[in-house]
Amino acid sequence: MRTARIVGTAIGAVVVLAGCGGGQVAGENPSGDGGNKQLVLVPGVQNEPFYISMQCGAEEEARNAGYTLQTNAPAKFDATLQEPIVTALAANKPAGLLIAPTDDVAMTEPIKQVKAQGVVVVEVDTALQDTSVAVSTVTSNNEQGGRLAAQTIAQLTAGKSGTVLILDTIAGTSTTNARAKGFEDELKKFPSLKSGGVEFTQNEPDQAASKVTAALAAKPDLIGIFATNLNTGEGAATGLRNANKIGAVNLVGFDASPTEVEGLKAGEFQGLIAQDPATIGREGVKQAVAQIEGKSVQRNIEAPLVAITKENMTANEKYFYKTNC
Ligand code: T6T
Repeated sequence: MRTARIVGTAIGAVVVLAGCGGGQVAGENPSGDGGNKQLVLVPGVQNEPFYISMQCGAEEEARNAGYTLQTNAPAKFDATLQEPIVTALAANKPAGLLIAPTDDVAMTEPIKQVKAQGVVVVEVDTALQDTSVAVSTVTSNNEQGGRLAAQTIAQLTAGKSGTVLILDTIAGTSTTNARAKGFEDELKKFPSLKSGGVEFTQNEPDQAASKVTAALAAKPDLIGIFATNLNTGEGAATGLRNANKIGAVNLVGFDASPTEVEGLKAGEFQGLIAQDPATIGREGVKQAVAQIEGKSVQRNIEAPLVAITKENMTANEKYFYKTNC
């Protein structure tokens, strides 16, 4: 896989990413159904700005390509709720499925079954461990994003020593697990900063808030928190607010939801690593359509990441997530 290129310093850095590795493969529509122009997007969860922004990009690209795109998302980020949505596709098979698997193992069988019925599968955002299922995977370089977050915390703490807590979501979420790993690896380069370990929040803001409350009590030298996604970041900010620790502990989050952006403005977050979900949606549709139409397909595509702080937020407004298209 081609390595991501980082432009600039940690704070304000944009990771410029393009198609990476895997090469181009000749597309082939396994269904052989040239007339089917239906695509389905199955995000990780409903009503969440990251996936809404992805849906906006996907819908725009589908319209341009002359396809329809229907979105069907589970009420929670939970494989037991996502599985029946995937299985139900058998009744009205789309030509292509764009999916963010909520578990990198548990979702393998249901997705494989849909694929076996001739549906083209593209992963958007999260991915399965089994790389043989999807024809293309479009995602941020999540490990690199974690590293960028560690560099951002190191820059914010400027040599002061202390412990940094990492809040991951759920074991089996490929993206956030990679962010936590990248963060821990990069943190080792900064001897003044000690890892306080990885805590899982189950993608629930309340659990993130409680983990922060507990860490504040157990680790008096807590100097920073890395929250690996939107819900976790929003919950961590609540935890700090409840303890009157806003600003005393540096909070770097992932994503750029309206609440996180407001939090950055208000000084609750010191940094956000924003993704480009609309590009992920657009590229996902392009790859699915290419495969359906027998054109060449890129196996792995990386979308941009950007480290946003209060200072550079105006220049990076285009990365803020949407709540409608
Ligand atoms: O951070 C995104 C996404 O990339 C991740 O896979 C799951 O959480 C989000 O949807 C944000 O809530």
